[in-house]
Amino acid sequence: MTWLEVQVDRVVGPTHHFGGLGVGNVASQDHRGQVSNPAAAALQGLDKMRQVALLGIPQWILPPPMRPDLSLLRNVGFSGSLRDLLRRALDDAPEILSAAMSCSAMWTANAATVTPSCDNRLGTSFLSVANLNSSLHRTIEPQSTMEDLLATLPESFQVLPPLVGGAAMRDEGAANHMRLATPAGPGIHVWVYGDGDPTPKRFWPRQSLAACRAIARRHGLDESLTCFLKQHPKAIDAGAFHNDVVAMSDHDLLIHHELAYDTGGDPLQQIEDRFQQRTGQELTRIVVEQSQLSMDEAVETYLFNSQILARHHEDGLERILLCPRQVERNGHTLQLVQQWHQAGIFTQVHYVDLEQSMDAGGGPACLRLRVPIQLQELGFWSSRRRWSESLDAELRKTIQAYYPTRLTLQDLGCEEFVRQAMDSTNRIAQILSVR
Ligand code: SUG
Repeated sequence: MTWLEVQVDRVVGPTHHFGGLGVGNVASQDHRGQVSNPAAAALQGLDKMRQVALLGIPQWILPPPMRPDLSLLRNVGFSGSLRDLLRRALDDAPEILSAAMSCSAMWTANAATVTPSCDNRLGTSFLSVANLNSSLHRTIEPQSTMEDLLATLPESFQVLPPLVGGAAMRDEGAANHMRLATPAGPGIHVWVYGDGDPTPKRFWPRQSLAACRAIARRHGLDESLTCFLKQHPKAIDAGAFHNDVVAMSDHDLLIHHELAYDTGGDPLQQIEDRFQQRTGQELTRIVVEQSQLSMDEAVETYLFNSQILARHHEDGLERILLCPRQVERNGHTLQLVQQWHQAGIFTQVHYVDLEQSMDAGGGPACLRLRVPIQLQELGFWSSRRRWSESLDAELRKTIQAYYPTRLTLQDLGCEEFVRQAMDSTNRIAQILSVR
């Protein structure tokens, strides 16, 4: 039995802007208020999807959620006509208007945590939609994400609602979860959290251990298949707000920065042991030392946010790496990637331009949710949302015709712009409609 991974990305919405809202996210904060280019953001995302699909990897596409989220604006007391509501929100609470306009749902690695049927007692594939409770602009995502996933995935998937419990149960989805497995199926699950002692000094940790444990429990995972790693406070303070900024994994490969984890009690040894017990195979663990690449450079380049793609062959797996262009421009990261390429860890390396997403702190791996499935399940996914040349062309045409190429924070309060953005969102939703 072969398990493969579907990559699920989302079309970036027409209100993509630099609100500086990302908690502990240095790129987001540094670019706050800069002029964004929503059309370029959406096309760059589509370019990546095209590249993935043309490498023979199943690629699915979700529509952007409707923005502004008027229910958020009304809930916090803004009322009246669209014009009045926008003007008052811009004057009184521009950060809430920015949140209501946010396109952060584009980073689908934060949409949910997925565990496949071969890993639990119930024989069911589970998906928990993330509550994203650590930041206002992201708490508005789960409802439409849940609807999108229900409409896209096969009915055999159990799509579970976000965890309740507010900040105590804050969960950021697959960005803090790594499944280590063999191509034939069985795997173990590693969750990464940031709360508890020692605490970071600069930034608030986004994921709680209680949330990680709750998801493992609701997905029916046996304790012997789960490991919980605490993020190093220094990593969080350097801007590693998610695990996928300092670690990447695929099947039996785990690559992480030396300072990614607070390693008291050697939980990394436990991961290697559990992997060996579960699969009978060795985990390949590569540690990038601080002397090879400083934590600051890891955060600047997003090396660890490169997207790993696996292709299955009769004689084993082939891995391809999609790196952000920033990795090619930095001597240290370029050297590491070249070493991994020469050592055969990756058979191909490609560099992708994702400037609009990167400037808000999202790299290639942030833009995709991986969903492990068995080959025969592919036919049960919504075919309307599968990448194809014609779908790609239709989406590009609409983006080029209707998306703005220049957007400032002031524009978010302009009724004309907002109506046009809502209209373009409806057009994209129509193209990706499953009904
Ligand atoms: O949550 N940026 C996102 C980036 C998410 C990256 N995802 C992963 N690492 N998997 C975030 O911080 C920026 C919003 C703004 O700048 O207004 C933002 O939300």
